[in-house]
Amino acid sequence: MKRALSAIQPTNILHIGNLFGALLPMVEAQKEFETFLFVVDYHAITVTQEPEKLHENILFATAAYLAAGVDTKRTHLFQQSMVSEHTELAWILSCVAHMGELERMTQFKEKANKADGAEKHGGVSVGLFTYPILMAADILLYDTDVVPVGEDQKQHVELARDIAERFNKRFGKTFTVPEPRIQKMGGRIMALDDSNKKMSKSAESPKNYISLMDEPNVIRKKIMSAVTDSGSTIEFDVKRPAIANLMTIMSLVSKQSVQAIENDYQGKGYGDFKKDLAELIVLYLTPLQAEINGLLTNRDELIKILELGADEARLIAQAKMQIIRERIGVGH
Ligand code: AQP
Repeated sequence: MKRALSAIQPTNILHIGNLFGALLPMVEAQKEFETFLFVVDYHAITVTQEPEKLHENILFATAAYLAAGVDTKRTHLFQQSMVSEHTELAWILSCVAHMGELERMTQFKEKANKADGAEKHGGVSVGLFTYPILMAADILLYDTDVVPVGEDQKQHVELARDIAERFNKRFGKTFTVPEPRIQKMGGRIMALDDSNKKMSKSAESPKNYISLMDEPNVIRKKIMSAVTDSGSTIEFDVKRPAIANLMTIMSLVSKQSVQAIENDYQGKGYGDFKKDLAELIVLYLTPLQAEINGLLTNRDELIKILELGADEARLIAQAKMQIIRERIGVGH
């Protein structure tokens, strides 16, 4: 059976971009692939995290995965730091990757510019720079065929492909070369307060995103104040990214095509459209929120699920590491 793999950083409460861009595609992938899904806590610490909050966010992400339909009978669900082979392989791959490749990564440039770490500690962490190598290790360790991700992670998956090919050329065929899989609708949900930026859970302003746990009134306020443009018609046009983004969100939460939405709102204005959109999001998120809250009441059970998933993943990772060590000449 081919393998699909994806992960989420526990940097804050997940937003609807994470849900539609990565989480639900993985739920779908369970039908077709052996699936690996994990909470990448070692990626999260590349920028400053408050330890207690980080722990909460790890449990939250786990509950969100389960509530969205991840089935632990089909998916290896775990926490990255529980399988130490990820960091071991990351070191080896850092000796294969090139500085120039990492310097080209746009996410590093964007996050370094945000300068959260820089301000607090006088510099951006080395981990933020080498983050894509740890991600390559996450992917290559399990001989992943397909990586369902949001558009923002495409460049990192392409780097993982380049590293895999270089390693295979140098040491003999060792890794499967992975393919990114990006949703046409939902692969890049834009920020509500700036349609030039993607929705991001560590954005400075909560007006940037709809979190999975936003309450109805918060959702209504955020949608009503979302940026639009100087036009007035509800038409999908990539040259009008703000309204196109809101229409994409409506299409995802209502399971209606963009064409059907355009037809419904002919002759109507932004006000009517936004009011309806807010109610549709509330309707969509309410049962998911109840499910997540239910799961979070049993934290021990969530930790047990992660540990069991890590036990399964570790067996695969250990066997793979043995081969990798032998290939590079450090095995015994
Ligand atoms: N706006 C988005 N639209 C669609 N997909 C998205 N993803 C992220 N933002 C969007 C996808 O969600 C998965 C998990 O993302 P991540 O936790 O690894 O971190 P990220 O890509 O850096 O996303 P965030 O939400 O912006 O987190 P922060 O603010 O902490 O950096 C990935 O598959 C991602 O592509």
